[in-house]
Amino acid sequence: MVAASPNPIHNEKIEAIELPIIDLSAERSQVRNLIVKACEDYGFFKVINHGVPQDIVAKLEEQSLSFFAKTMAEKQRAGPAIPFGYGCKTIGFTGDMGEVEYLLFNTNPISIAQRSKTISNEPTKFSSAVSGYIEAMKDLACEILDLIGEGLWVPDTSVFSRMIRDVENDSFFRLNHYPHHLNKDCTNNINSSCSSKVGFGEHNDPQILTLLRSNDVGGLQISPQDGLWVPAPSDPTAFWVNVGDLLQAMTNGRFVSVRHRALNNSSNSKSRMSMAYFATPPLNACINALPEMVTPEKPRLYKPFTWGEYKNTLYSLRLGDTRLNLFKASTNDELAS
Ligand SMILES: O=C(O)CCC(=O)C(=O)O
Repeated sequence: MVAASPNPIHNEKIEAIELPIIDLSAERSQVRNLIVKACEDYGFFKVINHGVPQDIVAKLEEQSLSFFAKTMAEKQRAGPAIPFGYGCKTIGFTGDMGEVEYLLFNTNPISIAQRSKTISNEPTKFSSAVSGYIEAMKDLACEILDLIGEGLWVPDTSVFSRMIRDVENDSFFRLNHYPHHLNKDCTNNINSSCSSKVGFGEHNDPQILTLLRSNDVGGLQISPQDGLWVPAPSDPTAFWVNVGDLLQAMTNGRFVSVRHRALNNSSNSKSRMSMAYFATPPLNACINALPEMVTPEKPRLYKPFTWGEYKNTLYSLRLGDTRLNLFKASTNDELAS
């Protein structure tokens, strides 16, 4: 831990805490225990020696950079993001804004191929880079989820990964770009005198798990407690793993869905680019605390819900809202279960 410094945005405290780094090539029983501990302590950790080939990442980085380098008029051919496609500064449908532009995809290769025609002059090259990366992320997410199943000692260790492997999974993928100044053509310029502006505002990811990789420009921060922000330094060779709301619900609050945000450091001469894979179950998947996670001392925290219901709720709320609170169980639910 090192000295705290005031945050230029809201006078919040920023503290450099050493966040968990997990070497996936280490001994399996050790890896699974470390992952479970990191999910309990922070809902956030970095994985190294993950086995994802560097050329898969490099291909996507090259394709993404060439898209974001286009003129605003060209990029807008791939928009608006409703929710998929190109978005600039507007995040979601309820008024959230940030100093970011992005491409949001669902992870179906046919839909990616279709959308790539509006994104790239070489759509086949673009879509194969995106689909190749997503395939690698899905494998990595399922491996981590299996390790979590083992580390929790639940009888069905594939209970989490099976939802992601399901052909009906609703996973999605976002390429984020945080340029030091976004093109003025982009809607609703956000005025700020600070050198750090909010790129992607604070939020919890709603899904099961997120795998996030960035170039060598920092900006990601997590908030392990109210008012405290911890920078997650960039490491282009690694992936940050975020616990999402659904995993918090399925573990009955044993794991924490991590609050995080990305700052756009406008004094930086290089733009940040990040790639986020959101591992998500099918719409009709029932999200319920695993029986092993519920005890008389730790009664059920949330009512059962489907991912479809949760997704509808999240589309009607602001980015920073804590949606899981709306699904809290009452004493009556507990007696009925
Ligand atoms: O760019 C980042 O580091 C964070 C992005 C993020 O939180 C998101 O895409 O949900």
